[in-house]
Amino acid sequence: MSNVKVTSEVQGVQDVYPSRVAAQPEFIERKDPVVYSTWTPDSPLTKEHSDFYEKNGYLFLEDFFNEAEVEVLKGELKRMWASARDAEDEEIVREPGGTDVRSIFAVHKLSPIFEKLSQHPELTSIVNYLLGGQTYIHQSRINFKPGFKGKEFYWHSDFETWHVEDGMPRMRALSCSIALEDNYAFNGPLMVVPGSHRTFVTCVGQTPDDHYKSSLRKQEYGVPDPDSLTELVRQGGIDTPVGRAGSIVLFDCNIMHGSNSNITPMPRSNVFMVFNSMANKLQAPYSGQKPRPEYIATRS
Ligand code: 6CS
Ligand code: FE
Repeated sequence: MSNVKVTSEVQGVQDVYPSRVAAQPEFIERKDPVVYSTWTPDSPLTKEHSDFYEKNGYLFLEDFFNEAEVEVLKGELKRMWASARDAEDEEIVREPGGTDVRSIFAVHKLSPIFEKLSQHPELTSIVNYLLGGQTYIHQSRINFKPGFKGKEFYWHSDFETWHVEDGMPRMRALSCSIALEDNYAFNGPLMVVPGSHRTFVTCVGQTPDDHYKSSLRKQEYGVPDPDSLTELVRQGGIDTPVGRAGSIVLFDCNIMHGSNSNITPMPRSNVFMVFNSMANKLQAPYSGQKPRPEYIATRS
């Protein structure tokens, strides 16, 4: 689409992805590459995997971590879960309407084990290939979905939030979700809309102050409207990349994704590491509001 209306300006810079400013939602064509490197036989992904990521906006790699590695990560996750229950640290986010732990943010700073995970050589070489150069951790977190009571994450594009609320300029970031329990189609796994990373869906509605205090429990602003979602799913369908503990999903910052609640007995816990290109460091939030805290969005 070339008839894109540029409706907002921050710091005198044109915003090519304006969201939460217009009264009607709009589809804006992606203005950025998906894979930032040219594939060669020395690249850390096969050509097929690299092409799959470019086309679909995500890539599933089974058994990326072996059983011994998974055990270490799981032990740390359990330790953090137990100590979070009665703690009051700001990094801990609780379920909407309850006190169960939903997420813990900045785990790469809170735990040496997750810090090491964020620097994992094979992982960072794939990430640096996809994003074309040096990267840093924009955000890390654990999402817990214990059996019977883990709640859903409604459909969203991470980039929409990171752009509007954190001032991430362009689509040059990705998430790596590491499964620390076996993921099935039925225990609330990540659902993605393949190909949706090529379309920026603008959202309607202004952002309340300190939005993160409610949005991380249940997001109500910065979510796409039903008609836009219906159209994206009509075009791309829905994939649920699932597999054994130790598998990973790499997904583009703008892919439309979400997950259902978990009413099965099987827990689902994933660690997320979000990598952003050093060439894409945060600016002032495009909402004009004050930036979110460092434990949600790295600025330093
Ligand atoms: O607000 C955020 O940054 C985030 N919210 C969601 C629902 N997913 C990604 C990210 O953690
Ligand atoms: Fe997300």
